[in-house]
Amino acid sequence: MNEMTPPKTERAAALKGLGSARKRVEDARFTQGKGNYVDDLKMPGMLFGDFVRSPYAHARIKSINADKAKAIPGVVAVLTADDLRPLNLHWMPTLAGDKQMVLADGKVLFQGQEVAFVVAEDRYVAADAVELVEVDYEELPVVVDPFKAQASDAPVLREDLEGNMEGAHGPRRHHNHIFTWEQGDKDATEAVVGSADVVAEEMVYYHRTHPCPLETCGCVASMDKVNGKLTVWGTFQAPHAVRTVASLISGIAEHNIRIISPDIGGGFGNKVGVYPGYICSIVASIVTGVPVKWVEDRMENLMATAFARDYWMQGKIAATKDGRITGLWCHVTADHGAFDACADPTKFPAGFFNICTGSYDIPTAYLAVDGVYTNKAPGGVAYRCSFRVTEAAYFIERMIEILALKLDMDPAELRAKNFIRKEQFPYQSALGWEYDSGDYQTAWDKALKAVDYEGLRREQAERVDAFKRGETRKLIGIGLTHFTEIVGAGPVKNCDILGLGMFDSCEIRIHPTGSAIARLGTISQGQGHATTFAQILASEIGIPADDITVEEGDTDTAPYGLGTYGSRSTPVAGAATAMAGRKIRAKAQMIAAYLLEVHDDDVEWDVDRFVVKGAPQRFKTMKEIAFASYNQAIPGVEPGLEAVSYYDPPNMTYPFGAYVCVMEVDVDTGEADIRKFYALDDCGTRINPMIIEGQVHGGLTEALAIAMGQEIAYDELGNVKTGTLMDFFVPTSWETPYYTTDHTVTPSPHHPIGAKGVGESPNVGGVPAFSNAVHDAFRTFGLTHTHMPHDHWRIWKIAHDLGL
Ligand code: PCD
Repeated sequence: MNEMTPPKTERAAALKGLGSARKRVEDARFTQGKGNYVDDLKMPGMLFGDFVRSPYAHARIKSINADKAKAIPGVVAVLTADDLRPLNLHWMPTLAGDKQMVLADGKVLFQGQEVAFVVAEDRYVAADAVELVEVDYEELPVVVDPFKAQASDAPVLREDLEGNMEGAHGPRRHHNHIFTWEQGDKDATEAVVGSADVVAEEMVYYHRTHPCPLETCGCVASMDKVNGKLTVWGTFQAPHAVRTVASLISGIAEHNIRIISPDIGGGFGNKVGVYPGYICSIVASIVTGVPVKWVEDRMENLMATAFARDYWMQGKIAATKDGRITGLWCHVTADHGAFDACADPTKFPAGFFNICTGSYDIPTAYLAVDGVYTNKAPGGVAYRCSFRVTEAAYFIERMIEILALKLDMDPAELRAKNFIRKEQFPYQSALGWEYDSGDYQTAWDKALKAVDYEGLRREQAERVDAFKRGETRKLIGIGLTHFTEIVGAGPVKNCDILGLGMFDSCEIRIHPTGSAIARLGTISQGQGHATTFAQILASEIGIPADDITVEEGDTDTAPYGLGTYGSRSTPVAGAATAMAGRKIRAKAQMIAAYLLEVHDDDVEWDVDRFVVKGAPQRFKTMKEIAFASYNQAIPGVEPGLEAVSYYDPPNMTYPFGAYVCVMEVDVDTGEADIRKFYALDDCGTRINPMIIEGQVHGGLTEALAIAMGQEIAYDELGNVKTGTLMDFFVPTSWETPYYTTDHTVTPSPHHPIGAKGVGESPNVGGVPAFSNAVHDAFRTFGLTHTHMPHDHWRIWKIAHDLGL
């Protein structure tokens, strides 16, 4: 260093690297209305598509007459399954190895199903024409209950599969049965449960809900007949996967397909799957030779695109008298709707539900999941959770509370007694996972202390006394949760979707003047990747984050990757970014050594430069090295400074957290007032604490929604009762409580910078915390368990049924 060199800390701060609460660079555009979403795209001659959808949940289609629709000026075409059949595109593969009708082929299986696709010169003309398409339906008996679906006399839903007793995930034992997935040791678990001191048993239902992103799903497909190239701009969470699948099913060579995800207004898992709208737009563009846009409306989004949850979880948890858990048994009935379109890695038909032993050292466990067809929309996406982890966390955190009741033990103490201990990591769980790292007790102690847990329990007991004396009508509920997430799919050897291995990637180019562009295989939907990935790089290569552009979502330019969902971007693409940065640094080291006329080993890295060991006044900054890399002939070294890394993670990462929700429940109105919500998250090394806090706030608010009111409900006839935002609860700032966030840091031992994912954690931990608080309020009045969502009416009903 020389006298001009600022101190290390100052230089590091200027980079705005790891740990900096750097402001989100993307917000300059978003807050000024300068975002660029699919529906903003306008192209000359562009046509618009709109669907005729089924009003029935189960019906045979006797005929479709589009004559009146076609007669409207401006209507260009009306596509039905018969038009797609010659192209073999009337059905499409789903992510779960099943197939799904693109347009109704002989029958419809859920309300809102796509029946015909109208293409017109104007969006409103298309909508008018939809009204005029005459479809003659013959109603069939409807099944919305997954248990009734398995009765011997239940109607056959999937006639295309009749007689086919072998599914994508093994044998089917009934015409509406999809698969059985088993994990763990059945005999041993049943023996433990059969002879335990105490067994708590319950049916825990996690209701059907929907990610409901602010922007609905849509695309613009444009087939350029001159050069044979198909470009599709769409709301895709996994653009490269879409390209490969589109190539495989259309026969168009992959280099002739370009998929672009522009700005995305929230994904939450809703934009992982493949929807009929994409296929129809592509076909329509190929047929007409002009671009075709399809953007669904809110009702279509809620009724027909990927739902989440709908898991019936029967559990038995066994323990000794003093509260040591000895075994966990679980059977899930999974309602997958009309087609199995769940977005899960191939080997995991119920996602990572086998993380359901949670944060606890449970020696013996067994899990079986049965997937079932019903007359509901397909989907089964990880709505802010890694492939069914939220269901698993809800299940175990409810079972723990129920066991505590049965043992008459404090639920905080029961948890602490059974935590996997710090020294047990890496920990092998009974259902097959290797947890990478954790320190649950430290987090738990910190959380209980922060909320004054004992004080809260005293206050709660006083309140119960006052209630009994008739002095108040409000009870206090304390909702505890300690959750463990599993995020970052891969590794490739375990995880693929439709055969595509789940690695991820980053490619970096340093420009001669020392700024850079990094491209990744992931795609931000609001998470702030342009901000945070630049921070990882800044720390790795010593170039200020402000001088690094991050670009995602264009398959013609970005390296191949499997996209953003399951909080996998940080664990996988984030790791690729660090690794690519290290390759840059390795080359920079050679260049620096040459310029400084010393051996490679005689220079060392110092924040933003290489210095000669023992001679700190002799150095080359990254800026100087970048310039030299392009403009100076260096013997044995290629010009340029760029690197690419494809990263196959050795394991997943296991973030965790300790949440406490304090709620006041009014027994007369059923209103629940959230007085306090404390969320401690441990996501290992923290890249950007401000973004993490934002992620936690968002995830908690979605958890609040799900636990307290959000639901896709069906009536007996399969009508969606909550298909608009009048009925489907999306919290506004009015319903959203104040959150207190906190953290501990237990780095992932296998991730290059020690980071774990965080985006999903607050939803995974939040739902049980809210729900446990409701249950806890009625704990001393004999409530064991009740189903979510805990809307005012249902809470009032609990109190009413308990005679309060
Ligand atoms: N981070 C940091 N640090 C750490 C971690 C993380 O800083 N340690 C940050 C990062 O960078 C980013 C974020 O945070 O930015 C997140 O991350 P993650 O966790 O990794 O994740 P991702 O992958 O990126 O993303 C995903 C997620 C999910 S899954 C979801 S649902 C959601 C979340 O994300 N979504 C969303 N969040 C969000 N946000 C927003 N705004 N939007 C959206 O849409 Mo799924 O599966 O899909 O269901």
